[in-house]
Amino acid sequence: NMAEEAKKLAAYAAVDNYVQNNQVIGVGSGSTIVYAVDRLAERVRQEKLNVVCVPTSFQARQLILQHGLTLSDLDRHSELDIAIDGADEVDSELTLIKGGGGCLTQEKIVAGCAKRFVVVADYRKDSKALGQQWKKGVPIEVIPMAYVPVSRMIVRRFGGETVLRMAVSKAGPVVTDNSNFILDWKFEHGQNWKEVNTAIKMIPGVVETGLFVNMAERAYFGMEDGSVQIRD
Ligand code: DER
Repeated sequence: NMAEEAKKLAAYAAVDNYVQNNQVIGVGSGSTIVYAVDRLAERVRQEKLNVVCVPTSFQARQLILQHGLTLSDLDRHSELDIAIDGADEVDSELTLIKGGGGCLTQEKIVAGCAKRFVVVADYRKDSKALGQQWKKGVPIEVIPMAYVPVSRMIVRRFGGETVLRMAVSKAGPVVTDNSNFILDWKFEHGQNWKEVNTAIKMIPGVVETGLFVNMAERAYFGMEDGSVQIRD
């Protein structure tokens, strides 16, 4: 369908523009990145590229292994040449909401270790201001024993409401790859996202937020009309 085709367009454009031989590549999580890994594996085979891949989740690790790509980690490569990942929403300043797939913590670590971080997304993620397109709020990874006080402090200080993310294929809450819970913070209005990200991060029990501020250098959007839009 149209959104899947758009994801593929963005993913192929990013891989074809950023991937070169002898790179250490951070591989994101979600559904759009699957197309990027497909294209990466195709290029590795066709061009005999020597690259290693660092995953951002169990899902990314499976993708790397299933495609016969070389798996690595931050112990071996603490600085990456590029990181490619999806996003739930991208605003006009390239501030991202990520974590719709629950992998935000390792994604932010890997993105932070990369010299260049590029986002691949379909047109639904293309936004002017966070919250315009994405209505599920900002994912926040929390230590399970603290999710109630953290919820209370976020709502008291920043308004809106928080929802503990419940699993679909498992009874009870979603448990992340890091054995934590996720709160989805449904904010009411635009914020100074740089300040809010820092303030939420400082709340005891918060592991990470899904606000990626000043991290991405570029976003590729696959559009409905088959074109690719670039935001720098
Ligand atoms: O959970 C995540 O951070 C994913 O990268 C998400 O933001 C994008 O997932 P999608 O490509 O399936 O929309």
